[in-house]
Amino acid sequence: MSQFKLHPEYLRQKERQEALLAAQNHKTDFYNGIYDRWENPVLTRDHVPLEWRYDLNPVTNPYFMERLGVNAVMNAGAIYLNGKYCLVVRVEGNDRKSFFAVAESDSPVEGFRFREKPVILPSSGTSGALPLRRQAALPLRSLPVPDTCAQETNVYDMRLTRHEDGWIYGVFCSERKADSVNDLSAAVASAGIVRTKDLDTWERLPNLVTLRSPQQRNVALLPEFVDGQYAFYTRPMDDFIETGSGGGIGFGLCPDITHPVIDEEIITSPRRYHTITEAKNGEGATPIKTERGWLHIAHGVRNTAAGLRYVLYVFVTDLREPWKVIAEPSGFLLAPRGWERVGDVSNVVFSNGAIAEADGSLWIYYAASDTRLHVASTTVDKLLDFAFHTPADPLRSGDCVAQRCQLIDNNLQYLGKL
Ligand code: M1P
Repeated sequence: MSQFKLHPEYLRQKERQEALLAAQNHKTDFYNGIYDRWENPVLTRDHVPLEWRYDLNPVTNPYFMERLGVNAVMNAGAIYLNGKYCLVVRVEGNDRKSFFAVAESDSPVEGFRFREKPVILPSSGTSGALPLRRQAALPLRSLPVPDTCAQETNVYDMRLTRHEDGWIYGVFCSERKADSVNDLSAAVASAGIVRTKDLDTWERLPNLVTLRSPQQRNVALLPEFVDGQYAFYTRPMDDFIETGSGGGIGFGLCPDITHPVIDEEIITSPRRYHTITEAKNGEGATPIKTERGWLHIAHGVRNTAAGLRYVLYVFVTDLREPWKVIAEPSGFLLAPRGWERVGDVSNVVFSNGAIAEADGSLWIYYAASDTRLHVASTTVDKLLDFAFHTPADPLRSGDCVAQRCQLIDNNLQYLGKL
């Protein structure tokens, strides 16, 4: 029988972690009628199993030091699977590299526990390029795609899609170093694609190629075919940080996901001057199908003297023509508040996962300041009401005042004071 001793500090830390995992969550008193915010983050770095961070052997780790620290737990894809709320979380090590890990719970707001090990992500496309002799006869969008997975340095922000083809897809940012000798922060972002049935075993497909956009981030796959093709929301970018001529959230079709090439993207939700999307925007959670259209929870970014500010916003696209926006209420849905404003990248809220249940409940998982993961709760009905009955942004101060005066006048009339 094997004999092992545990460090007393391990026992203390384990007890603390179990208390954290058992903590009940409560709604805060925040009110706007649209959603509720919950008190405790659903995941933080303190939720990460001790075995992932510490060497538990007191002989090789007499001081019980953290050997492989975790800096942050954030941006999570989300799905309800086999009776569990599942999050595919972005975990960032102290070494700045991110990886994915699945955490699950019976409850949407508390008790999330990581599976035994992080996701083992295959590093190269299993479908690869087509044999050379077939190239000449193929149309443009079927040409072999460069397998950029092999140069991948960092991965993050997975969107999960339960697709009507029977697979669960994960689309994420696959980042590699740019060909620059002097600028060691210069990078190239592409959309990586994996698929799974159980969130345990993952098949890697080649990275998405968008023929007209050099870089991509915040790409999400629609759960249904459009004209028999896979439909992606994209975010065309000229550069790694700046989107440049990329005009906003794009939309493109791809006939074969094992050979993913999009030759044309059209802009669906554009960036606009002096709005919450003026610097950039990006698709957030995988769009949710509703009776009135595809419901999108996206992020918008504006510039401030203190740096970029990220907020969440909502828009709805047409069911049959999902590139057409049919409702986009003015302003943000959710912006960083209180301690959400502080973290590694302050003044940021970011969401790439939400779960809509059969009874209409909607759980929005959002990270605060690239540091920890929170949840907000609402219903699909409420968000549709918000989307269709909140006036659109009239884009100019004078028109905004007129819009507000109209609301006041309506209220005065309703109250019999006008
Ligand atoms: O730091 C804020 C966010 O920045 C990026 O989003 P975007 O591409 O829209 O700028 C992403 O790296 C995201 O992970 C991060 O939360």
